[in-house]
Amino acid sequence: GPLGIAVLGAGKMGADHVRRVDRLTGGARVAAVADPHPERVAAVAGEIEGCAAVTDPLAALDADGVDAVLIASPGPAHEEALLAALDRGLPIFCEKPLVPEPEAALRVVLAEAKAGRPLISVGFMRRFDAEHQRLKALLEADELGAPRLLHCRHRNLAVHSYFTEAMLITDSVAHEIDSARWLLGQEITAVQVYRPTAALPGHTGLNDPQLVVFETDGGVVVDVEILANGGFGYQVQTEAVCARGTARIGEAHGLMTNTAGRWGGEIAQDYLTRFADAYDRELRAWVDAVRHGTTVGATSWDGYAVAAVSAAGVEAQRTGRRVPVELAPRPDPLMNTV
Ligand code: ISE
Repeated sequence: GPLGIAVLGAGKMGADHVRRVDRLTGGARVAAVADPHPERVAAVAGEIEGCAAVTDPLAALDADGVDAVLIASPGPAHEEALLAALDRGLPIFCEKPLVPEPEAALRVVLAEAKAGRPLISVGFMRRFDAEHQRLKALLEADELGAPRLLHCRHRNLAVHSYFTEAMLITDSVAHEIDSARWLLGQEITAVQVYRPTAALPGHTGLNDPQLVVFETDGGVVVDVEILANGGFGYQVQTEAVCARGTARIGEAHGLMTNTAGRWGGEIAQDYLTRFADAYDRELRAWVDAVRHGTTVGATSWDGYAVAAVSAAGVEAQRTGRRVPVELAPRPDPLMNTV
């Protein structure tokens, strides 16, 4: 029968994934939905046949017909859910970030290693975006020579009032940390954060945009503009500057018009639209992988590396200093730690 999935978290991302599993992903069904807000659970799970609707995430993991877990709760709730799912031997798709703190991420990596087989796929959806895949293929084929710089822009229409300055790194720039490591096949070794000193009038208190600069062990410099309350739309752009040329993605999408002496286009308003295809492909690939006993996309180790670089980034943001990144030794994914 279809793979029964328990979805933890019925917020914006969780609700979107429930819809995706329910309507688009062949071979899978939503078996349970959990969220601390009962009215959200009812709204998301109410019309799905045979779907348990609960407020306790552990009750969702233990509901009838659950074969795998999709975690879409806020980052700070991930560790408990991950450890409980690993304990039950359930395959997991975990939205980014795996967990915000490196110590917790390492606990998760070790708990997975103890299970003796890969169970965790982390939802860094850019890895499933067609443009990002083309850029990676181009860099791997070495057509432009060695990469020297990556210029990244990450712009949101607006963020919630609960968004903190640290979350600019742990929630937003986390994507560039993952995609830079993935595109380059290199580790990030140091972080620095710069920001304009003048506060913007009418701003929510977040001091943005900020410029986050990474150094890698391959000698590449990555600069990331993070703009949380841009007010005009959702943009994710990357330009690789290589020894013999450059390559850019994320510049333009879809419709372009020419009229009345002007040309124009559209800017996606949020990630659900901009990365809709990537999310679809990612979830189909995950359901497939679960059937074959494997994982897809970012691993728990990638999730740990993102958390380690994020922590250095938050310190750099706080102190204004260049902060080196120290990664723990990587455990053998198949080691038995018992
Ligand atoms: C959000 O959680 C995401 O993952 C989005 O892709 C990112 O653009 C946004 O800044 C985050 O808050």
